[in-house]
Amino acid sequence: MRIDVVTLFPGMVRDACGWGIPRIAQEKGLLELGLWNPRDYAQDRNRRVDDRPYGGGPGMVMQVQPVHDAIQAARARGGGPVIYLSPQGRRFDQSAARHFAQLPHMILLAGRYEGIDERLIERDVDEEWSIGDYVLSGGEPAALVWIDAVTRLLPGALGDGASAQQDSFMDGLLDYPHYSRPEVVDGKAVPDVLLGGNHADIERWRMKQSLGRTWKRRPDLLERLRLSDAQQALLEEYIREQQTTDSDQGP
Ligand code: 9D3
Repeated sequence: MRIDVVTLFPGMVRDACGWGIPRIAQEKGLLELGLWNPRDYAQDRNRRVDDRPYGGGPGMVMQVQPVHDAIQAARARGGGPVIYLSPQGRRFDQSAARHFAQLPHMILLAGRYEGIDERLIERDVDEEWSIGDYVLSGGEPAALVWIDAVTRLLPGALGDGASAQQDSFMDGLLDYPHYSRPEVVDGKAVPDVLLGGNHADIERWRMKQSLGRTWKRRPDLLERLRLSDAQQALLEEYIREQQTTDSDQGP
């Protein structure tokens, strides 16, 4: 997969992609990253890429010409849909990540200032996506979230297929609690079932924890799922067993 990013801060994207899965994916040749700075395409002597908004008001707007020329350069090397990351976009989620992980090319456009001239969006942008309902100071953190979520889905990126399989076992649910050595921390012991070595029991316990935590913390996620009869039974067991010693958040 090749991802081209049009950004005024290419160093921020390059540096952050030098860690973790995006780094490994690049080393394995699964991910090729291209960076395009509109400032390199500015034509005036001060290399300006922003200007004041018509109609007045605070902030600046990214100019059409330098961004357009940077996108054209990215198209010539990579291509694929031009995806503008903006608060006005459709909400990015795991199913979107799975969709974009199947494309061979895409161009991410990260905005700064108040945004980009609307006519550039109309002419050059294919899709507009947001990563959530909070205010960032620019599109680069969103591009990094996008690259991370998509790259880890590329076959071979995760090292072992087990983690990816685990993801599908848990699809749409919150994770279960994890424990490692030592067996007791601060008087708190690891749940007995995890020490017993009965793998069917462990799998059932983990599924029950995932279902229970999702029920308590993110009922909105649970509503979107069709639970199997076995899962339904586990969740009912969890609800019955709820105790005041429970340290989880929720009602
Ligand atoms: C304070 C500025 N806001 C006035 C109502 C508008 C605004 C402009 C530019 C808010 C945020 C930004 C920069 N954000 C992004 O580029 C961005 C973003 C985000 O802020 N939240 C969630 N997803 C994304 S994707 C790109």
